[in-house]
Amino acid sequence: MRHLYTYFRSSAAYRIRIALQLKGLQYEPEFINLLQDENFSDSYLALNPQGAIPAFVEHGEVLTQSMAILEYLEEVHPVPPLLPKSHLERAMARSYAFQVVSDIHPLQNRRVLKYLGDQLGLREEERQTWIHNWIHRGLKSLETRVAQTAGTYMIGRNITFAEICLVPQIYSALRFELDTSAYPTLMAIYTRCMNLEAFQRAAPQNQPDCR
Ligand SMILES: N[C@@H](CCC(=O)N[C@@H](CS)C(=O)NCC(=O)O)C(=O)O
Repeated sequence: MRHLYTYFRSSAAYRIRIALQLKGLQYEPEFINLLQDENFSDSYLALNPQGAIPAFVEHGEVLTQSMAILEYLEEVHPVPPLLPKSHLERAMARSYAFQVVSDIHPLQNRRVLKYLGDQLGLREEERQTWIHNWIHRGLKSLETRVAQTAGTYMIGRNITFAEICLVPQIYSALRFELDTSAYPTLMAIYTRCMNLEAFQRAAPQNQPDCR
């Protein structure tokens, strides 16, 4: 059996939940409550010394880092594919995914926001300004890029790693009450994805640990 160490609001775990649903792969969720610092428990640190969610276990082997897990799932369970066929479009899908995963998401991570508050003394409103700044900067350029390649989805007609990373990022943006009206292409694709059963099943509000 596969196990996914997950927290309903974790963007990085949400990516893996979407991919597992799209590929129709059963898994056992293992809930790690980030608000209760369960990611820093000895048992979880033994799995992932980085103390970050997700961790994914298959055949007793532990994998961490959501992009590495996505690549693994794509290689081991290639149907349905979550990357385009052509080399150029595969690179493009990864480029969109990494823009979210490497350049937007880390700046709004719990450990970063906690540091800004606890160590640097930023107030709640100042942290909100920080979050909005980095998400807006990221989504603005992503909107421009995606407007040039979008069809039904970010690259033509099929779902790829790009939407798998975009959707959790838009979920976070909405949770942080960001005005998304300047990103019509991204929001149309987000809505289209959220109409699909796999994305609905993976959504934070539909996880058993969402209380
Ligand atoms: N680059 C990592 C990021 C993992 C990550 O930072 N996960 C967040 C949840 S989305 C986390 O565990 N945060 C806990 C913390 O910041 O203390 C990945 O893509 O898996």
